[in-house]
Amino acid sequence: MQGVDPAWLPDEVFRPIGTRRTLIRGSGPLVDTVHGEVAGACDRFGGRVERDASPGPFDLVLELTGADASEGFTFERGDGCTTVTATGQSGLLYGLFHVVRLGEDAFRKQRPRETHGPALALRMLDHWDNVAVHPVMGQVERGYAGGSLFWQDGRARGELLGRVRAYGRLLAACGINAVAVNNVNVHATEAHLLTDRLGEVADIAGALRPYGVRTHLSVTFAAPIVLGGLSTADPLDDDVRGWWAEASARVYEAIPDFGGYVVKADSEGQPGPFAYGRSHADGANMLAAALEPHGGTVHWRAFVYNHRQDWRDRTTDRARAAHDHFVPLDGEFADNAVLQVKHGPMDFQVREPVSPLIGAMPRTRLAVELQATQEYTGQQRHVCWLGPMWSEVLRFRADGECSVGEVARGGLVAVSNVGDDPFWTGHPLAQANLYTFGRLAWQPHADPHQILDEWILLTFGTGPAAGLRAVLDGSWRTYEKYTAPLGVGWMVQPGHHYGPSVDGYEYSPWGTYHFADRDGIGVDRSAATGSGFAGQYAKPWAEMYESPDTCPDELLLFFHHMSYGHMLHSGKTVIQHIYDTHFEGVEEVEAARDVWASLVDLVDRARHARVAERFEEQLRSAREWRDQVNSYFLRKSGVPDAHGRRIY
Ligand code: GCV
Repeated sequence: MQGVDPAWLPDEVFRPIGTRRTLIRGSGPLVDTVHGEVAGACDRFGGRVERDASPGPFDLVLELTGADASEGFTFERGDGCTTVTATGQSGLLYGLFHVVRLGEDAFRKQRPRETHGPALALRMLDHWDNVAVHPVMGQVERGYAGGSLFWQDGRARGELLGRVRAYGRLLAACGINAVAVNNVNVHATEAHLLTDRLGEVADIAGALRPYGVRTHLSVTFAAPIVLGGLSTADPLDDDVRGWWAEASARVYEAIPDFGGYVVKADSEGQPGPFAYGRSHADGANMLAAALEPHGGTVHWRAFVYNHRQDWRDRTTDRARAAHDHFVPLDGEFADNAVLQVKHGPMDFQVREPVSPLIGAMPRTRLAVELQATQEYTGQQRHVCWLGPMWSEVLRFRADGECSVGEVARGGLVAVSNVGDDPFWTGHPLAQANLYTFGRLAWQPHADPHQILDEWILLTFGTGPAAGLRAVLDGSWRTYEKYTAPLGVGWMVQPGHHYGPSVDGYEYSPWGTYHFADRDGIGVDRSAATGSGFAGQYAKPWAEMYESPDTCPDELLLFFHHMSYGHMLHSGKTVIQHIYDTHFEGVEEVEAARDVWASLVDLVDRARHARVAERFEEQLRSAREWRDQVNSYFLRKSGVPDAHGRRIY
């Protein structure tokens, strides 16, 4: 689309297909999409595409051989022809994008038959988009890429749905197959999307459908009251259950392939079953029952904690909350209820351990929620490629045996980082997070660095590839270095969460403390002397986290309160680690900015300028972080920097 960055689908990546002869076999709307893609490429590059039984020879055959819902495909090359087969239409679409990713390689040498398919059936983005601009949170809660892609001027984007379709295309090209189109904090206007404004949701669903992306909706638990005029939302009340059943039937009349509901209940002020003395399984199962006849799923979020804590109360530990609330309910959730768990026990900090809940509910379908929008990781003003963090999470053996990627039977979800910004994600390099998420959801054990390379080559070509790798590869660790140290988190400005404020959340009701004093810092979450959180883990993690001797350095202050003089496994004291990493972090940003500047002739001008401008802000902010954090700890501890560098 004009004026919109093609992201990882610039015309050029279709050249290898567009210059050749392609045969497409099979019928159906997604096969038409495949045909449209190939025909468009041929128009641009002079090749030819035929449907069904045309005489050959062909360089590429894309063939639908069945009529099921499978998303897998086979790929092979022999006798001068590359062949993709699929038994389901979306499989054929994913097969096409596989050929696009391979480029000329798809047509070079013989390749024996390979089978490809997603490890996880649900690969979803949750948009925290409001229809109406919220007075505090704006249109997209925690959004850093302009307004909503779906909603504009208080309505679905009518004639601009072409942009939504283009979004669906990008998502399909990295394997994402579901989108929740509104914020989990469901405000008054957005509640109506479920009923009288359903037509707008159907329009969006229509724009995404050609690319195999199903639409989901966030709904308020109080809908029977606020929309239905009932006096209660009690999940065991017959009228309430009847109301949800009817509302859901109407949703499926309008959107036959509707995915289901996303629900944030009893969380940060949203209504939920606790008000009626009911459990979260009661709440989720009521919605699951309403969706079940239509094949839908409810995604019930596990982000339930006390956000009105008294900071003086040392007996409450927010990190424990999800496990405490949900583990007793294991086995009680309906088959089509998915418990959606944030990957860490707190809230998307730059470093957290994996949530112990993920390994502790074997009889429940879990989805794991990541955050692509960079709420706590630089808000798309800083380069912070999250692939390595997500990969660590997905490979973590949550129950001591199976990896998170295997345990997440309900799917992988990310909070979207996309808006109506011409570059989609505000910071053009933040597209790498979106792409990496999709590819990891398809194959959770994939090497994130290979995914990064793939994204770079598709988006930028080979010219600037080495520079881009240098800029992005270590950027998460760089960000970690100049922000909150050793897993303690939360040293951000309250409310908007950008920029440093070491004590910003120290005396707040949010359960987010670091407990720094003149002698040390960190939260004692051991079972022996602390909150007991470490004991929520399966073996061997419980033992490992319990003792500072075995706890990994990067999580030490998450699990333990340590003196500034404590020697880390790295051979540095805690205080010297803080000073060193903060100086290093800023130096690494300076180096990355210089690498980016050197790519000026290799990257298109608008994109280069946008990133260059953001680097100036990142550097300013990183210096602020360095100086505030280092000064704070020098003043608290009185321990000088071993290298005598400038601290204020
Ligand atoms: C949508 C954090 C964010 C909130 C978000 C919440 C959630 O607390 O700051 O903006 O609300 O997580 O995940 O529900």
